[in-house]
Amino acid sequence: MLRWKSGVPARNWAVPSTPVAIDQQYCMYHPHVIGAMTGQNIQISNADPVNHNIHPVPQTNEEWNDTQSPGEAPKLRSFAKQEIMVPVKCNVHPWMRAYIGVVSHPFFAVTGEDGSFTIKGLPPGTYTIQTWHEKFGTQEQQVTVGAKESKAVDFSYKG
Ligand SMILES: [Cu+2]
Repeated sequence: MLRWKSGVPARNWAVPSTPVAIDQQYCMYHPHVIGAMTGQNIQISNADPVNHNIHPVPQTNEEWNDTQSPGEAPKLRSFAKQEIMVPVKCNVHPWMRAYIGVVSHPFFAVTGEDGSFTIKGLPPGTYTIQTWHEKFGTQEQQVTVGAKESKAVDFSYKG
Protein backbone atom coordinates (compact mmCIF):
# COMPACT_ATOMS: atom_id res chain seq x y z
CA MET A 1 0.00 0.00 0.00
CA LEU A 2 1.29 3.46 -0.88
CA ARG A 3 -0.06 6.90 -0.31
CA TRP A 4 1.08 10.49 -0.54
CA LYS A 5 1.74 11.24 3.08
CA SER A 6 2.19 14.97 2.80
CA GLY A 7 1.94 17.65 0.15
CA VAL A 8 -1.58 16.87 -1.02
CA PRO A 9 -3.65 20.08 -0.83
CA ALA A 10 -6.35 20.02 1.83
CA ARG A 11 -9.51 19.81 -0.19
CA ASN A 12 -12.82 18.00 -0.11
CA TRP A 13 -11.64 15.34 -2.53
CA ALA A 14 -14.52 13.49 -4.17
CA VAL A 15 -15.19 10.11 -2.59
CA PRO A 16 -15.45 7.39 -5.26
CA SER A 17 -18.99 6.03 -5.53
CA THR A 18 -17.64 2.56 -6.35
CA PRO A 19 -17.08 0.47 -3.23
CA VAL A 20 -13.81 -1.33 -2.54
CA ALA A 21 -14.49 -5.05 -2.38
CA ILE A 22 -13.20 -7.48 0.20
CA ASP A 23 -14.26 -11.09 0.01
CA GLN A 24 -14.12 -13.91 2.50
CA GLN A 25 -13.23 -17.00 0.53
CA TYR A 26 -11.60 -20.31 1.53
CA CYS A 27 -11.40 -18.77 5.02
CA MET A 28 -9.05 -16.02 3.84
CA TYR A 29 -9.59 -12.36 3.06
CA HIS A 30 -9.23 -11.44 -0.61
CA PRO A 31 -7.45 -9.23 -1.25
CA HIS A 32 -5.21 -9.22 1.81
CA VAL A 33 -4.66 -5.43 1.62
CA ILE A 34 -7.14 -2.84 0.39
CA GLY A 35 -7.17 0.94 0.31
CA ALA A 36 -10.27 3.09 0.70
CA MET A 37 -10.92 6.79 1.00
CA THR A 38 -12.49 8.13 4.17
CA GLY A 39 -16.23 7.69 3.73
CA GLN A 40 -15.87 5.35 0.76
CA ASN A 41 -17.92 2.20 0.99
CA ILE A 42 -16.17 -1.10 1.59
CA GLN A 43 -18.21 -4.01 0.27
CA ILE A 44 -17.84 -7.16 2.34
CA SER A 45 -18.99 -10.47 0.94
CA ASN A 46 -18.89 -14.10 2.02
CA ALA A 47 -18.30 -16.72 -0.68
CA ASP A 48 -17.83 -19.55 1.85
CA PRO A 49 -20.33 -22.14 3.10
CA VAL A 50 -19.55 -21.08 6.70
CA ASN A 51 -20.14 -18.05 8.92
CA HIS A 52 -17.50 -15.35 9.13
CA ASN A 53 -17.30 -12.40 11.50
CA ILE A 54 -15.32 -9.52 10.05
CA HIS A 55 -13.80 -7.46 12.85
CA PRO A 56 -11.61 -4.43 12.07
CA VAL A 57 -9.53 -3.28 15.04
CA PRO A 58 -8.83 0.43 14.41
CA GLN A 59 -6.95 2.83 16.69
CA THR A 60 -8.75 6.06 15.76
CA ASN A 61 -11.87 4.93 13.91
CA GLU A 62 -14.85 3.21 15.48
CA GLU A 63 -14.50 -0.50 15.96
CA TRP A 64 -17.21 -2.80 14.64
CA ASN A 65 -17.78 -6.42 13.80
CA ASP A 66 -20.29 -8.18 11.65
CA THR A 67 -21.35 -11.77 11.31
CA GLN A 68 -22.00 -12.82 7.75
CA SER A 69 -23.64 -16.16 7.06
CA PRO A 70 -23.29 -18.19 3.84
CA GLY A 71 -25.22 -16.65 0.96
CA GLU A 72 -25.91 -13.44 2.89
CA ALA A 73 -26.00 -10.24 0.84
CA PRO A 74 -22.82 -8.12 0.80
CA LYS A 75 -22.51 -5.49 3.54
CA LEU A 76 -21.36 -1.92 3.08
CA ARG A 77 -19.23 -0.27 5.74
CA SER A 78 -16.91 2.73 5.81
CA PHE A 79 -14.41 4.55 8.03
CA ALA A 80 -14.69 8.24 8.87
CA LYS A 81 -11.04 9.04 9.65
CA GLN A 82 -7.70 8.51 7.99
CA GLU A 83 -5.90 5.53 9.47
CA ILE A 84 -2.84 3.65 8.20
CA MET A 85 -3.53 0.72 8.59
CA VAL A 86 -6.63 -0.85 10.14
CA PRO A 87 -5.97 -4.53 10.95
CA VAL A 88 -8.93 -6.81 10.26
CA LYS A 89 -9.54 -10.12 11.98
CA CYS A 90 -12.30 -12.72 11.88
CA ASN A 91 -13.87 -13.68 15.18
CA VAL A 92 -14.50 -17.20 13.88
CA HIS A 93 -11.15 -17.98 12.23
CA PRO A 94 -8.14 -16.66 14.16
CA TRP A 95 -5.77 -16.97 11.18
CA MET A 96 -7.77 -14.66 8.94
CA ARG A 97 -6.10 -11.25 8.54
CA ALA A 98 -6.51 -8.30 6.24
CA TYR A 99 -5.41 -4.66 6.36
CA ILE A 100 -7.40 -1.64 5.28
CA GLY A 101 -5.65 1.64 4.56
CA VAL A 102 -8.03 4.56 5.02
CA VAL A 103 -6.78 7.72 3.30
CA SER A 104 -8.25 11.24 3.38
CA HIS A 105 -7.55 11.81 -0.33
CA PRO A 106 -7.69 9.65 -3.48
CA PHE A 107 -3.92 9.44 -4.09
CA PHE A 108 -3.03 5.97 -2.92
CA ALA A 109 -2.57 2.53 -4.40
CA VAL A 110 -2.12 -1.10 -3.50
CA THR A 111 0.75 -2.71 -5.36
CA GLY A 112 0.04 -5.50 -7.81
CA GLU A 113 1.48 -9.02 -7.71
CA ASP A 114 4.61 -7.69 -9.44
CA GLY A 115 5.01 -4.84 -6.96
CA SER A 116 4.04 -2.12 -9.41
CA PHE A 117 1.68 0.74 -8.72
CA THR A 118 0.24 3.80 -10.45
CA ILE A 119 -1.17 6.92 -8.86
CA LYS A 120 -2.78 9.36 -11.28
CA GLY A 121 -4.10 12.90 -11.23
CA LEU A 122 -1.82 14.39 -8.58
CA PRO A 123 -1.68 18.18 -8.72
CA PRO A 124 1.82 19.59 -9.38
CA GLY A 125 3.83 19.91 -6.19
CA THR A 126 6.35 18.37 -3.84
CA TYR A 127 5.16 15.37 -1.94
CA THR A 128 6.26 12.75 0.50
CA ILE A 129 5.18 9.29 -0.61
CA GLN A 130 5.01 6.57 2.00
CA THR A 131 4.87 2.83 1.52
CA TRP A 132 3.55 0.37 4.06
CA HIS A 133 4.32 -3.33 4.25
CA GLU A 134 2.81 -5.75 6.72
CA LYS A 135 6.16 -7.26 7.76
CA PHE A 136 8.76 -4.73 6.63
CA GLY A 137 7.16 -1.51 7.76
CA THR A 138 7.17 1.90 6.12
CA GLN A 139 9.50 3.82 3.81
CA GLU A 140 9.32 7.37 2.54
CA GLN A 141 10.62 9.36 -0.41
CA GLN A 142 10.20 12.93 -1.55
CA VAL A 143 9.00 13.52 -5.08
CA THR A 144 8.33 16.67 -7.05
CA VAL A 145 5.88 16.40 -9.94
CA GLY A 146 5.16 19.08 -12.48
CA ALA A 147 2.01 19.60 -14.53
CA LYS A 148 1.33 16.63 -16.85
CA GLU A 149 4.56 15.03 -15.72
CA SER A 150 5.03 11.32 -15.01
CA LYS A 151 7.57 10.24 -12.42
CA ALA A 152 8.82 6.78 -11.57
CA VAL A 153 9.47 6.07 -7.90
CA ASP A 154 11.17 2.85 -6.83
CA PHE A 155 11.22 1.33 -3.37
CA SER A 156 13.01 -1.82 -2.34
CA TYR A 157 12.57 -3.91 0.76
CA LYS A 158 15.08 -6.46 1.99
CA GLY A 159 13.28 -9.55 3.20
CU1 LIG B 1 -13.79 -16.29 9.05
